[in-house]
Amino acid sequence: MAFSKDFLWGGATAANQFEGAWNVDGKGPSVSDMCTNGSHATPKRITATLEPNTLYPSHEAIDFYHHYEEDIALFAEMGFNCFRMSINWTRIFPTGEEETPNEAGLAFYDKVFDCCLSHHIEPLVTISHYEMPYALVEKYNGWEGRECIALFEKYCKVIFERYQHKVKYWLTFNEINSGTTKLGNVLSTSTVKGYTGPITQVPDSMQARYQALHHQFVASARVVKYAHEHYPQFKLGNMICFITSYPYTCRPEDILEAQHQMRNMNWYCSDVQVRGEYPYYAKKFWEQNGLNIRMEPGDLEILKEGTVDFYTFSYYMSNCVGVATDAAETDGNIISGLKNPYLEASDWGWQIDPKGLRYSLNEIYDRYRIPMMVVENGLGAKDEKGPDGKIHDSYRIDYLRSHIQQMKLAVEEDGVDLMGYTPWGCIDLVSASTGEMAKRYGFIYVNKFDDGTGDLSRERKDSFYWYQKVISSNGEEL
Ligand code: BGP
Repeated sequence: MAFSKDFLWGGATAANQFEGAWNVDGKGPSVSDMCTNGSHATPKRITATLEPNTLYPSHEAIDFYHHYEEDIALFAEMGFNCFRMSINWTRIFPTGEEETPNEAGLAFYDKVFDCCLSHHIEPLVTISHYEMPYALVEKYNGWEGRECIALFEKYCKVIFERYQHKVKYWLTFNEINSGTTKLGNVLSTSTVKGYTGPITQVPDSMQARYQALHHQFVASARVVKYAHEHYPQFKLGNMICFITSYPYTCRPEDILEAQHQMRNMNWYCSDVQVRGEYPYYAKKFWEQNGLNIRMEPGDLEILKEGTVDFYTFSYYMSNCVGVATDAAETDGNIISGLKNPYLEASDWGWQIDPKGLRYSLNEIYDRYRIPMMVVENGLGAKDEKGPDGKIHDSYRIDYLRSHIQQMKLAVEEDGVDLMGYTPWGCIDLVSASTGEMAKRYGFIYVNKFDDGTGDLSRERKDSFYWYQKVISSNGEEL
């Protein structure tokens, strides 16, 4: 068998994209709660105050808050032994700055974890998945404010203490490297104080983003160190949006361009979190871009002391980079790139590249030599019901199958250390980039639509039964 017998099989979600109940039981607004819906053609907007008669998809989402028992039972039926979810920071500290946590919020996650454990499902918890309290955006310009480090630590200490007997696997920040891109301004560094408008047009300050990233690195390292000291049973991971960038041609300029892109997009953040230090080229990069990263005494030491135990990443697509100006462009997760003539793309223009996953697993393992986990992967697609009223999503099965095959090769033929696989949006949920429901990833269909209508009922797709077989055969039957 390629995969170890304790391989973690499951699915991934984020609180803001599926819980709903955005203001229930004392929850405060997060940055995601201020985002409207959009589409592939029309970017979603963030609004500094909530506008009347406007749809904010996170507010109801798919209402996991009131459906968690049914949903977790469905995950168990598929055979999950792991479930990636996030804690909504604003359920625990509605503005981020309260002295005492909100008990109703804590109690909700107790129920969710208990339910998972009763089904022998190990929770894998993202501590911050695009859910910064909006109050901190208004007050500190999000993570640009150093104050957020202490507030994040306070939040982590509370959830570590409360859930120490229920949760073993933790990820500090979802796709922390999205802060290296302009789009990261909204959901990741949350450096969008006072801004109302399309998420693609936020006035960008590279200085603010990279300063915010430094604060996130310090915050992450501080809580990793704290957890290691107080809860030796915990395993803490980072989480990177891994975008494999190939040189567009073998022209040396393209090779250098691809190296540059791989460094900035993929390695800059994970070197800090795994190796405990900024890569050697960071200083030059800051200089060349006029960045002045403010650090306090002890920051570089804490980065060294708070390195993660395992490396996790999302993988959806790859792109090409190069100096050609006439090459066609393609969309992608967080960044766009040049079109690869050898690949097909999803309806949202994300290029489908299973072999790129094998390549990425090897690149990452070669660099870091710590266990890895693919915590997001999947095909966002429109699902139409067949004449029998069911969803026959063979396209999704094809996508997932081909990626699992490549994971297998990376393990079996190449020898990488892979702990598990949690494909994205195991149940249909709100898209992070567009706010749509129509961009579906799930094994479970949710009756909820872009205009906010739908009775929220859940149905099994063909991929549900397929994944059930994959898990029960530990990846042998694909
Ligand atoms: C990642 C995010 C997720 C998720 C996924 C799919 O970047 O971590 O939150 O949504 O991508 O993206 P989308 O929802 O935009 O299709």
